[in-house]
Amino acid sequence: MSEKGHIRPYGGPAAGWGALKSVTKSWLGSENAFKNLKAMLKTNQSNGFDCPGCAWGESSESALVRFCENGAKAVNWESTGRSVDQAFFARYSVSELARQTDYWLEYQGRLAQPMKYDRATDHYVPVSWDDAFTLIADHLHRLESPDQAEFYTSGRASNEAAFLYQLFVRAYGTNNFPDCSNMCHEASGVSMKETLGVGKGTVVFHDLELADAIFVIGQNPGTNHPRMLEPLREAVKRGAQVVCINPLKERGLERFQHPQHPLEMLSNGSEPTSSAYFRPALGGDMAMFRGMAKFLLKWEREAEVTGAPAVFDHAFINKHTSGLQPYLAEVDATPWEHIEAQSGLTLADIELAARIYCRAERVIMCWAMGLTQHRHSVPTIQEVINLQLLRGNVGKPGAGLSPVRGHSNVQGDRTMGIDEQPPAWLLDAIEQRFRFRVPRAHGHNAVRAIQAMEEGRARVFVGLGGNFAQATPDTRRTHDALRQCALTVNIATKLNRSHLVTGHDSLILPCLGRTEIDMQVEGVQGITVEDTFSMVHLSFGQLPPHSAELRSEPAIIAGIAKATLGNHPVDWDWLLEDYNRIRDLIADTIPGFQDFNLRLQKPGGFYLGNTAAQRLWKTASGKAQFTATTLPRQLVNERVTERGDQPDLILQTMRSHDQYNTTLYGLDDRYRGVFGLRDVVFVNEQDIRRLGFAPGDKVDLVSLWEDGKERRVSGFQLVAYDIPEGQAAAYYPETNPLVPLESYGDRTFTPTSKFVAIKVEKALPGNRIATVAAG
Ligand SMILES: Nc1nc2c(c(=O)[nH]1)N[C@H]1C(S)=C(S)[C@@H](COP(=O)(O)OP(=O)(O)OC[C@H]3O[C@@H](n4cnc5c(=O)[nH]c(N)nc54)[C@H](O)[C@@H]3O)O[C@H]1N2
Ligand SMILES: Nc1nc2c(c(=O)[nH]1)N[C@H]1C(S)=C(S)[C@@H](COP(=O)(O)OP(=O)(O)OC[C@H]3O[C@@H](n4cnc5c(=O)[nH]c(N)nc54)[C@H](O)[C@@H]3O)O[C@H]1N2
Ligand SMILES: [Mo]
Repeated sequence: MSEKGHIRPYGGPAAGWGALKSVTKSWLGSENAFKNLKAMLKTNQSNGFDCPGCAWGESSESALVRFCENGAKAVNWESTGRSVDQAFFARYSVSELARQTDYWLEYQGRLAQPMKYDRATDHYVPVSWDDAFTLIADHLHRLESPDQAEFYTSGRASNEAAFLYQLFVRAYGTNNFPDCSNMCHEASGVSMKETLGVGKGTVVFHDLELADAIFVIGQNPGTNHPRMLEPLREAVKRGAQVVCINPLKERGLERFQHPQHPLEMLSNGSEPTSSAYFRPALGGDMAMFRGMAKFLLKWEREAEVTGAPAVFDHAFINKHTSGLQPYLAEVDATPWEHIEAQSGLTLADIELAARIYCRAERVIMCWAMGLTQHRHSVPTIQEVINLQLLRGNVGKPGAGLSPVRGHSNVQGDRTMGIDEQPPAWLLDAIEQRFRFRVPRAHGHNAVRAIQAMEEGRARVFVGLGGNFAQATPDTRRTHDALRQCALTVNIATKLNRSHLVTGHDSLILPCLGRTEIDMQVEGVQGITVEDTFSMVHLSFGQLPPHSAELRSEPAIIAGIAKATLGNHPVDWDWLLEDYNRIRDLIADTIPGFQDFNLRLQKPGGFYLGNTAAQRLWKTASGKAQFTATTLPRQLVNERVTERGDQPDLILQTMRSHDQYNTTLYGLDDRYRGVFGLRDVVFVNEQDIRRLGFAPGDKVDLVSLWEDGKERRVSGFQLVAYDIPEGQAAAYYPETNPLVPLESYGDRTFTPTSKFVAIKVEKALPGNRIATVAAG
């Protein structure tokens, strides 16, 4: 692969011509171009389907056709004509498939029929749906305790599927719900619930049109939320500030051309998307926000003396908040030198950020994985919240907090009860409605699930979508843990590595995708999703199913449930005939969903509401809570430094432009100038020389952790890049073998994917990992 690859800096703006060219290329490369075009035009339309890409929402008034390059790739990828069927599995053994790259695996097409692993021949062989369900039920019945099973969910599952799944799993008897959220926005939920009483963003799309300043923190929307670029550009046009906080100069944040404004494309012009760009140290954001707060406090005190207008919003603080004094004491106690050293920014930079912040009456803070995948992510996000509370920037139009979600329905899945630490009111509601004893003990998150499988305490793994084996940290250990299982089951659309890391028994259960027509007894069914702005809407597939043997996710869950529990606690078959019946149960149990079916009739769906946005605080104190946390003494985990190890660099693991999480659409990362390659590591040229290498050299990356186990990935090409010194960046999932399972966020258990202490070594030949091996 690397022979063909090359590095060439990208000259054009984000989106615009480059984006359209790339989409057209993927259309032409598809056997189903026409069909896909039709599907694409219906994406995010009121009677079309919800884009299976990201969770970004839309303004409900706009009549514009909404799609973006990467949404188009997601649609195209799902509606491929290629098939992974019985003939395919007869041709390749599981061991042979395991030697292929992740890219090759998914590229083979859509899974077409249920398959069961045959250990004797090392091949997957066809199995009937009924036999598959019976096998699962047998395994589940055989466990000594329901807590020996793990039920994973990826964030593409619909509300209906997620609700049925949690109902089945709780009726079976466990709260073991590891989910992709554990590796994603967990910290956003934890930090916001505690301080604001809600675990979700407080802004809606319209707020972006009113804000004076929008901070985009640790997020790369040009690649991961391309539809967000338009409101950002509009904001800059009307004179608002877009402030980016990101160690990398992400193309989409620097300049942006909208693919649907032809005039601008002809002139090849581009509007600047950001008006200020700050590049902190990895994990340095908390220090930066603490520094901003310290400037605000300084100016507030000066204003008290001079009689200038107050910097803080005292009316808001007095009426709505609690904990100001301890917080300000903490701000006072934080030394400027500590702030400067830890943030990686100069005090002049931090002062500028604070000035922009103070000049704006209405500020929105957006963030994604750059804030959530750290050890101290919760206090970091709480520092962002502190700052917003100081100026009353929560619960007023044009202001608020916006964790920008990843998977298209990851937020909805949590709302439906995919939660390993379910709140008591949810369990009470389920118990009352369905009349069974709901398990009360908290279940396993993703890290705990891996540990349980590793130690033999969990024996069955079921994955509702996703790619657990690759999305999780410490790849070798995780793979070994999955192999310990008596049974692994994957409900999926495409072949991926999780299907090849099998338990003793293993099933692949192929399901309909978001783009496909879902026909049940009572007719064509729609499903619902919730976007990042808490808007719930219907989605109808448009394309005929890839194969007649596919079943919908709700149908597969109902099949497993019926085989395991019979008609307890509901008549699963009857429910499945018409998804309105599932939605009626949701209406009965989940707050905010009263008259669910009725309210869905409104085009564009409905808003679930957000108490913090209304300045109602469902916190312990009944107020919005300031949090006083001391800045971490050091960012590198003591479990590394206490061994005397000093890292060469701190590595963040991120997405290229041509991937959707573990799904690789291609091997290019256009905006970062990488073509045909994925085993690259971006490093500052000074660091490359300091470490005794030259750009282009092949190196091994070895991570540091107290257990002394070797975690290594091999043969990565050093790319000299505009990145702050001391940092490195490389793609996930290839670098997941480096993330120690026990290196996770305090209170979140989110792997520290954006902060891995590494050594850089001369490449050892013949030591490449399977995920990057050439296909
Ligand atoms: N096309 C496409 N769309 C997607 C996805 C995809 O893979 N492909 N994935 C979806 C999912 S599940 C998610 S969660 C989102 C992810 O969306 P993002 O969070 O944008 O994804 P990442 O690639 O992880 O990018 C993290 C960004 O944070 C920056 N960063 C890293 N560490 C730090 C730090 O310590 N501080 C600061 N300030 N910045 C930092 C990185 O330089 C990078 O720009 O996107 C969703 N949408
Ligand atoms: N090092 C590192 N690790 C990370 C991250 C990181 O930034 N760095 N990011 C983390 C984040 S934010 C997330 S969200 C997780 C993602 O973790 P997952 O959600 O587990 O992974 P995906 O790659 O999104 O899953 C892709 C697979 O989902 C299946 N699929 C696609 N569509 C459907 C569908 O409609 N139904 C069903 N049943 N299956 C479908 C396909 O078979 C496909 O192979 O990874 C996490 N891991
Ligand atoms: Mo995510």
